[in-house]
Amino acid sequence: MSRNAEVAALFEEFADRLEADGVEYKPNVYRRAADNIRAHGRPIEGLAAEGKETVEEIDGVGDAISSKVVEYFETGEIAELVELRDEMPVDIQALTGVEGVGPKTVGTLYETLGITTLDELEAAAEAGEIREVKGFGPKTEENILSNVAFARRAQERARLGDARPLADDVLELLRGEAAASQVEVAGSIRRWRDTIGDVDVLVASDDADAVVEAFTGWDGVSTVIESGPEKASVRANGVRIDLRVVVPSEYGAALQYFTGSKNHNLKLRNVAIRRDLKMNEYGVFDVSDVDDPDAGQRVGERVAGETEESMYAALDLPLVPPELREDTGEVEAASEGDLPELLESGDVRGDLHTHTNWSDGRNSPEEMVAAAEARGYDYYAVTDHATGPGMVGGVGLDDDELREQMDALREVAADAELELLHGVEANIGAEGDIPTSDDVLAELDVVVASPHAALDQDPDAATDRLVRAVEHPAVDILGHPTGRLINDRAGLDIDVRRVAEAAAEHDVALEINSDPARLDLHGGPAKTAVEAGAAIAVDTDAHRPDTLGYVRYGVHTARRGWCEPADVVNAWALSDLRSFLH
Ligand code: DGT
Ligand code: CA
Ligand code: CA
Ligand code: ZN
Repeated sequence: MSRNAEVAALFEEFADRLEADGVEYKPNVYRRAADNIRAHGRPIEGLAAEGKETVEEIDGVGDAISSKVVEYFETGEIAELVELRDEMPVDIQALTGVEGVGPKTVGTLYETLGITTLDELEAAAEAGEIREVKGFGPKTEENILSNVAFARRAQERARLGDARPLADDVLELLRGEAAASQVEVAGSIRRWRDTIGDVDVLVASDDADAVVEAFTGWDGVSTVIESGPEKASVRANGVRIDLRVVVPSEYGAALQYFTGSKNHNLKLRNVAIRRDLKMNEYGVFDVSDVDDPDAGQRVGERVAGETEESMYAALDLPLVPPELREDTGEVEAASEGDLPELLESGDVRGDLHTHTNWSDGRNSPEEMVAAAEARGYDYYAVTDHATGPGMVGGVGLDDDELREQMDALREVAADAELELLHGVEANIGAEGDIPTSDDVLAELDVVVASPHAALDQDPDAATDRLVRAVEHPAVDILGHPTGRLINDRAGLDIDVRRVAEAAAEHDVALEINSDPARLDLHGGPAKTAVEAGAAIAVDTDAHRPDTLGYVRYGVHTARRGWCEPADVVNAWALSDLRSFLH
């Protein structure tokens, strides 16, 4: 596994600390470098070993940063960063995790009140000390107080998009072990929850020692938390990973048990009991002839356990896809033969929400289209930002620029193998208004409308706002409907059913935004939306070619929402999509 993410995080911390110190300009240079290091195709440790000139092949990385990268791999630290930490010993990551608290605020609160941790921040807000600081007031203090709890919870759970690449690295490592006959993730990561408490990994093997040794010896591990004969726990990139090794004959039972959720398993166990069966992490056992079924774990005749399928089959059920195992009706649907035929990644025919360097994307339309073609898409929409509330620093396109882009994209489309659609991501004002002119919207192929500002409205106002946006005749897709950023910002608290009913009535699709920082809508609300009759669009919101790959997170999130291909507009043939669009 490469260490690009680790180094990127260091430079992000560096940027925050410089900004807390009042340094200007340089923090943004460091953040841009961090982004590029994270996205770079080659492992940073390899580049560093070849020398600083090689590190400079990464965009935005010059002399100063490359020297620090080399220093980090040679000495294990960056002296200048250590100095910054000593000068201002604040938990910068935790504090900036509070919505409304940026690095500058951290600096000010440290200088004036000596605040270094979340607990101290909360105590100072409760004591009314923050409102007394110059530039702060009672409203800011109140906001900080109400956002601390959210930030604290956020620290406990990793985002799926941070945990999944780690899990993939562990899977690859263990699948390369001769002693491991089967390897799979279990727990919430196999169910593709949007946040992950810890990553669970399950291995079938007759030589547990060898598997545990390979796992704890993996070079991605920062700490070994515990290590025993059949299990071990480590920390890697701040995420806890639990390994369990079982004998091959009990692998299916363990996989079923440790995939959870607890409530899904509880419901299944009750189904089993009604049939005189006992179901646990070792198998399914026929206990009809057993006097005391609680006498042990492996009592009675074993009827299933080697495969997960056998576990469900023993209860006369089809295998329930992991994404559905939340006890939201899946066991009932399985027993009635009514499980949905879930969306699969191969069903996705195009992406309807993406950006280019015309707004805040990194690449040209040509480069993005080439990446979309490489994915085998039939169609692809460029939807750069329009100006409006939430767009800062001239990012969004005004009406004239959108017209100019129409001409430019017509030329790109002429050379493209796929069908290139020209769209826009328009902004939804606080009242549900859309500032881009109706004429321009009408000329575009696809209109995504998204909320980017005023994200702390009360539920009624927020719901009315989105309903009004959906009623706009030009709108095709409601982009990242709540505006949440996982672990960062709660977003709009909407009545999804009411928005979805309006969307169904006006032929607007609700987006599942696949960016792992968003996953918005996520599974539960997506299920509600589909039940209310709304169509869904699984989009990546990509700002670079490689983040078109986020579609993976969107597809699994759609599966958590019980979405079938017929529910998802970008799984439709182009002609059907065209007649859906305004
Ligand atoms: P997480 O890690 O908080 O994101 O969520 P999970 O679902 O991965 O939970 P975790 O890691 O505590 O345990 C993994 C699975 O193991 C869980 O989904 C179901 C199963 N499991 C763990 N403890 C229990 C238990 O006490 N009872 C039952 N029925 N199942 C359990
Ligand atoms: Ca877990
Ligand atoms: Ca666990
Ligand atoms: Zn957006």
